[in-house]
Amino acid sequence: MQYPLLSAINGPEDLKKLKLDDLIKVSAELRKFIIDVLSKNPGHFGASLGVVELTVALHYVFNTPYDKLVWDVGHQAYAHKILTGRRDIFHTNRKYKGISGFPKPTESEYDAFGVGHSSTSISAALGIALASQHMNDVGRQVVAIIGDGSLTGGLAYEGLNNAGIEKSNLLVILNDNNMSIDPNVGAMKDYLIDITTSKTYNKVKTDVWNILGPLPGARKYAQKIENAIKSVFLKQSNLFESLNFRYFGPVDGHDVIHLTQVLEDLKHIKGPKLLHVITTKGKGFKQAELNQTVYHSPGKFDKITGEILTVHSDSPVPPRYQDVFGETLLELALKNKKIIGITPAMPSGCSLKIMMCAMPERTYDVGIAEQHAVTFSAGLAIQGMLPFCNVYSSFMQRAYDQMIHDVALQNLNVVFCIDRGGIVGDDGATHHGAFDIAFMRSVPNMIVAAPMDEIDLRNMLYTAQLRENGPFSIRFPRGRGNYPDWKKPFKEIAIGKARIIREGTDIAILSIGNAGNLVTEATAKLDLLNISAAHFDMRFVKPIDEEILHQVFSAFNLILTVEDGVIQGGFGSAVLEFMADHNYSSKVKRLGIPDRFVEHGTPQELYKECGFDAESIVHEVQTLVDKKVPITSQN
Ligand SMILES: Cc1ncc(C[n+]2csc(CCOP(=O)(O)OP(=O)(O)O)c2C)c(N)n1
Repeated sequence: MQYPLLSAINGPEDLKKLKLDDLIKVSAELRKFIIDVLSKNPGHFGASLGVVELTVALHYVFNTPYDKLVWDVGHQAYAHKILTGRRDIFHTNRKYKGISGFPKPTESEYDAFGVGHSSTSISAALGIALASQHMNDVGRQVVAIIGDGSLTGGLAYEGLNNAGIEKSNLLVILNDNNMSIDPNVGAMKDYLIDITTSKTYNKVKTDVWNILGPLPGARKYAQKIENAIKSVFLKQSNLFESLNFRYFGPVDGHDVIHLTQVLEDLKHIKGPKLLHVITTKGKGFKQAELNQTVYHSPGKFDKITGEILTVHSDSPVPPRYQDVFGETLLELALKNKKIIGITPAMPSGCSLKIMMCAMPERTYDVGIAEQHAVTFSAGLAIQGMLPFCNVYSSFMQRAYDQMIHDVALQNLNVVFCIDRGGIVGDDGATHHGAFDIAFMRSVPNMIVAAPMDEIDLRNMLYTAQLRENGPFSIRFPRGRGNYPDWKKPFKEIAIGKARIIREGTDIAILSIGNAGNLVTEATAKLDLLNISAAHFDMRFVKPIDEEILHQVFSAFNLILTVEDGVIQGGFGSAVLEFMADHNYSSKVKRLGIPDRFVEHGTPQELYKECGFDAESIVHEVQTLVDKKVPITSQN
């Protein structure tokens, strides 16, 4: 049998039946299982491999689901999923209608809190711990497991600051692998390395444990002496101790037996405490250990050689939008000395890395700190620099006030490059860039642009840096564009001007951004049905092209709007507002992401589910046109 121990574990109660020594074998099987499944069904790889032993130890020691494990981000929770009754369906991870790639309370009672965005675990765990106290449920243990990357997010400090004055038995486990997706950044990273390697601190601590630990009943005293030493020497110098946390560690996060002992001890220590665990991202899979950024989420790979399996094509492949951003920004920055590139922890993900390698002095990875990224950009802009701040659409939700209060209100020249706008696919509900059009368009001074293809993206980036007259946002999708030869000479784009993709007579279809490509597919099919559809790529949601809209509303009774974003308050709503404001009375139907959270799947599956894939657009147009001319169409 491939997984003799693991296949008998259908929940933590089965794990707990094993002897302590067997935990080493279970960890090895779990790791192999993750490698086997992930090589065929891609997902977040390195992070989960790194916490295999920690996960086994946590479920062995704590009484889950009564005790609560709150995973930060949750991309590292695959071992947790497998041990908590989801082994047999783990191959459906991130697939349409399959299990989610992140913890989700509606999926399992073992998932204590829904996650996907980083740095929430300490706040959520504190809330859970204090709720238990309010309900006199005093026996419950609550554990937040947070990575060093996620500890760069401000929310984590808000949680620590609050937890430090509350009398909860919160345990924070800092899973320190010195990596975010890219190498971790910032002064905190140096601080963690410093405490990990601090000779005085570790020597004193190890000596105390070594001398007293083995003596019967001496653990208690070792703890006391250690604490006394800490309070004298370390209170001032250990950040966590200064925040009233008891700091333990660093410990080897791959020594599962020792981890269970430490966790067992910590169960009995009252008050907020932090256990610093050192792990290796990608542990146990050589290539993942060697190339941690690539194997964060490598796609399909050969489980023996580790080679990443890419689909080969004989014809030239269109570029990824993120690379168009990255390469174009470098080109622009070489000419425009004011340009600065900023990313909150996604240099590889958004391809700012291209500029970062060429111009390290003009690019900043600020950590998982979207709020800071935006206000930092505002500071640069007020002094005359031109920041291009690239934030994924769903993470931009974090920085809404900074965008309004620090940038737009002061009408500063910040270019927001909003990557992953629209449906992103297998990361699901936490990661779809569903809301940005709706939330950006209500902000005064903000230009809201969305290119339909990569050539337009390139030209919009070019145009944004020519303008320097307030904030400019450009949203573009995940994935690849249409044109292998996208690197054309720059062309300025007229702000607030749409373009006509095709003329037509029966219906006008207005689209924004990448949704226009679905419309192009649809109009080709409509031609075969003898339905003449005009198609306008609006390019800008704000300012919206009123001239074109006057023409459209004057010429067409039927109008369809299509967007890869929420229909509530989005682009279609802007068109409806225009219609109401100018007393037009055409029939307008809006397609886009409906008023509910959309789960994971391929973009194509999700467009269909949301009703704006090409087929659905065709169907919608047919229905509308039939209604317009019921007699002729029925005859
Ligand atoms: C608010 C937010 N910004 C960015 C991300 C993208 N992201 C996912 S995992 C990750 C790195 C997390 O690093 P760490 O917590 O150290 O975990 P590791 O992957 O190293 O185990 C990032 C930046 C996110 N999930 N949430």
